[in-house]
Amino acid sequence: MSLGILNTYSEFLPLSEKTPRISLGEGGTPLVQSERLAKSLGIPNLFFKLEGCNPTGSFKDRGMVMAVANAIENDSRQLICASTGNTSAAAAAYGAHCGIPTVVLVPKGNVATGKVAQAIAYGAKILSINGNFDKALELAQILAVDLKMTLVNSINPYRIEGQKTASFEICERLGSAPDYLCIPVGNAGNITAYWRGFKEWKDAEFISSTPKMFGFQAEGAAPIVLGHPVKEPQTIASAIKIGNPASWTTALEACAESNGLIDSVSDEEILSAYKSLARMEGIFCEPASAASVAGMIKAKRNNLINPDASIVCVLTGTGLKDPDLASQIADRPLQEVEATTEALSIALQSIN
Ligand code: AN7
Repeated sequence: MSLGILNTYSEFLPLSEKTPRISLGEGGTPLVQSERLAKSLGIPNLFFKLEGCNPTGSFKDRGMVMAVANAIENDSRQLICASTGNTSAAAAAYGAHCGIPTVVLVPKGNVATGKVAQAIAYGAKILSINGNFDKALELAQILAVDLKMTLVNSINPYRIEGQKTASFEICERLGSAPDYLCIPVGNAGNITAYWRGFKEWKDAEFISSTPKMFGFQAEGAAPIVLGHPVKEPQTIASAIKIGNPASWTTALEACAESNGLIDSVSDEEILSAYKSLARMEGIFCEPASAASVAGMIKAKRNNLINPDASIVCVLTGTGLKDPDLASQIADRPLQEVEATTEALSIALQSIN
């Protein structure tokens, strides 16, 4: 049974007597050792942190449970966020769980089907704006102040606090910190959170070293790599289609302090990693998540990763969020067959 992160890591979180210990069962996600991809790349100690196994299918639940618990403690009446999809699903779910109305601003036409379905199902008020995520976040910040709503984007410091618990879990499972932590970067809240988590776990003397933080943006949405905001970000990985990350500075700090790297990967590399994860490992993640693996492969190719090292790639969200993409790029689409053994036998002659 999962107690949720507020109960499991209470000593490391900003909780008071008054903070409600709410949970939808977030956290405690699997760390799966790679089999075939590890062999093909020649890096035996490769692991995937399956954040898609959280209650709404992404890592956002860890931050959201903390942010919503704090909002309740402070008698908040309403939640608001801008989102490329996963934040809105998590906000809507925890809002519904606690009976707090939730407003989400999303960039029109740029949110994966499953994420919109979640926000609808949980009963959020969804406002689809004619603008990108960066514009939506700008507006959400203004509305939050004007209408006295709690902003639950990762600018909200409680979000980062909750998300850092994934680092604790990785260290507990491995018995030490990994040598490298590879993670997709969008608004840069999560890389900030993981780095804080590793540092706190080391300060508590549970680990003696911290990993190099390797963050990866999509090539068409790589402001941190380029060193300037991107006005019209483009990438197939809609979750990280972000041109002006809110946690830019702390992402750079994580990179510098850990002797890490922030690089970009092309959509082609992202899709290739997305397919390899599904077909070689049986792990179906969303394209933004595959950026961590695409980046790790690129870093390995550039000799930036020692083959004996332990490497954790964070797979931030489940592939079921974006079912359309899986169908669009299928090498082996659905085949219709007559309902006879003869027809089936013929169809199965070409099973491989
Ligand atoms: C699957 O939901 O920004 O660098 O509004 O959904 O912490 O932003 C999502 C981001 C990676 C990037 N992987 O994390 C949102 C949103 C997935 C994501 C990221 C997101 P950050």
